[in-house]
Amino acid sequence: MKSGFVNIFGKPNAGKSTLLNALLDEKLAIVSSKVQTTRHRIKGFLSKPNEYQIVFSDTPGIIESKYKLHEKMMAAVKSALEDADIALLIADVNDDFDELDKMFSSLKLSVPALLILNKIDEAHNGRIAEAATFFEGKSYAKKLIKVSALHKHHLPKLLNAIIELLPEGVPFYNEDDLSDLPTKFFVGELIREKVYQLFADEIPYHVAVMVNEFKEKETLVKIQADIIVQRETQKAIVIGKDGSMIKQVGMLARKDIEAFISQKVFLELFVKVKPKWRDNELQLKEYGY
Ligand SMILES: Nc1nc2c(ncn2[C@@H]2O[C@H](COP(=O)(O)OP(=O)(O)O)[C@@H](O)[C@H]2O)c(=O)[nH]1
Ligand SMILES: [Mg+2]
Repeated sequence: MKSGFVNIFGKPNAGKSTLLNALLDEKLAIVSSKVQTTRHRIKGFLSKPNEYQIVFSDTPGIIESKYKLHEKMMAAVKSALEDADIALLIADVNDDFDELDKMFSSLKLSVPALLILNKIDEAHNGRIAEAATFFEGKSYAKKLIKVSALHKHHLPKLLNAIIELLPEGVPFYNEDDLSDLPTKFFVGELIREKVYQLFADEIPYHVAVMVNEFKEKETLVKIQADIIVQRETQKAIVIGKDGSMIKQVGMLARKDIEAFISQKVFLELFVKVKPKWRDNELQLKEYGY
């Protein structure tokens, strides 16, 4: 039996969350084309009884801290560095290789790592070979594996490479569990994802979601959540004309939540203004950061 922690690192937007979901075949981590969508460290378990348990961690992208929220996000990256058995260094094939090389070197990894070249579906002619030449022989990675997380290409190959490096050990978590986070957390994240997907510009970065109620009734689950913004003007945008935007958020989120918990959902959303929540230690705590 093998078991261990496999933690995913990379720049914002490299495809870390997409890769986690693809490896687990389940939508645990939310995804958007905007940077800094992931704010927490999210663990997902892949177990094969009597063979292995892999505890994957998605992490926020590596960034400079501008707010207290950012500091919490980088603390999540740091804690993931400390308990990793294996690191997955994920590189967008179209990113600047020198910059990635600096970032991966600066992690000062003391565990084996695989370099994952992602988005090969979007690589222009010759780019993949260029990447292979550039990264092969770098001391921080044992192997280079080319994948498309979005299209789930070459994931079995990646999985085999991970299992090969995985230490001997017994499972850390129940083999039937998918994650150590509560359902309520994923519900909040699915709502937050819709805000990232539906609103342009700055709005998503000012938003937190707080799930206040999760009640299993006879035929459905009743959920009440607040969408927290920093200013009245943002509240008006999130609600939209005659409530059109918040309705859309609710409808899309409800569909995803229903798929996630395999139950019918009644979802009630309110928008609340909490000035400067991103710099308020107590509020950050309340919202789960
Ligand atoms: N074309 C392509 N897009 C991808 C791939 N993996 C992720 N993406 C997209 O890249 C964006 C960022 O992905 P996400 O997983 O949120 O990146 P993260 O910030 O590293 O967690 C999203 O729009 C994804 O759909 C891939 O293999 N190919
Ligand atoms: Mg992410």
